[in-house]
Amino acid sequence: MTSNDTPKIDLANWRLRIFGEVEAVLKFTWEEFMALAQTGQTSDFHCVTQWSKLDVAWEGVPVRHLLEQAQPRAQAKYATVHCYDGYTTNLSLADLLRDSALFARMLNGSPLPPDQGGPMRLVVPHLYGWKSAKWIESLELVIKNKPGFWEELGYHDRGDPWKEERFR
Ligand SMILES: Nc1nc2c(c(=O)[nH]1)N[C@H]1C(S)=C(S)[C@@H](COP(=O)(O)O)O[C@H]1N2
Ligand SMILES: [Mo]
Repeated sequence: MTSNDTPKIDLANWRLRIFGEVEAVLKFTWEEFMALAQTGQTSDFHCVTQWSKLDVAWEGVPVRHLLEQAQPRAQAKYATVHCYDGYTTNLSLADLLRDSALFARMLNGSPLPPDQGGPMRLVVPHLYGWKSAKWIESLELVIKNKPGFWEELGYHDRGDPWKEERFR
């Protein structure tokens, strides 16, 4: 379920920024992002409105690799993800540091299609789909947890599908 239209993103103007409570602000152009080491992973995808997609093959840059470079400050325990369509979601730093959390740019062996969040989306397979934000523009490390788009509207703050954490 996507609340906004697929944004038109020109790769020449695309940037990924990691900022906020970090020692080193990071900024990548598409070319720079493409040069980063990728890993692959196959996982299931759970939307909160019941459907699941099984065995989705993603490839991308582990979020942890970039967080190690940015060095979140000791008091920064949360993050807000900002997207090119204006969407936001919040995650704990601990959830983003999982090996499975990726900045994904490949889906089932092909470049990530625009409707699925291309050129690049977050994939956090251990949480509900609304946490896997599409069309990522930046990741902001924060001290105080701040609800994102759906969380503000009453969705659960963390969204663990195994605990069925749908609404708060
Ligand atoms: N930027 C952005 N990311 C988003 C959304 C959105 O509206 N905007 N919807 C979320 C929801 S509710 C789900 S279930 C998944 C859907 O991902 P899909 O379109 O690849 O199936 O994207 C999530 N990421
Ligand atoms: Mo969803």
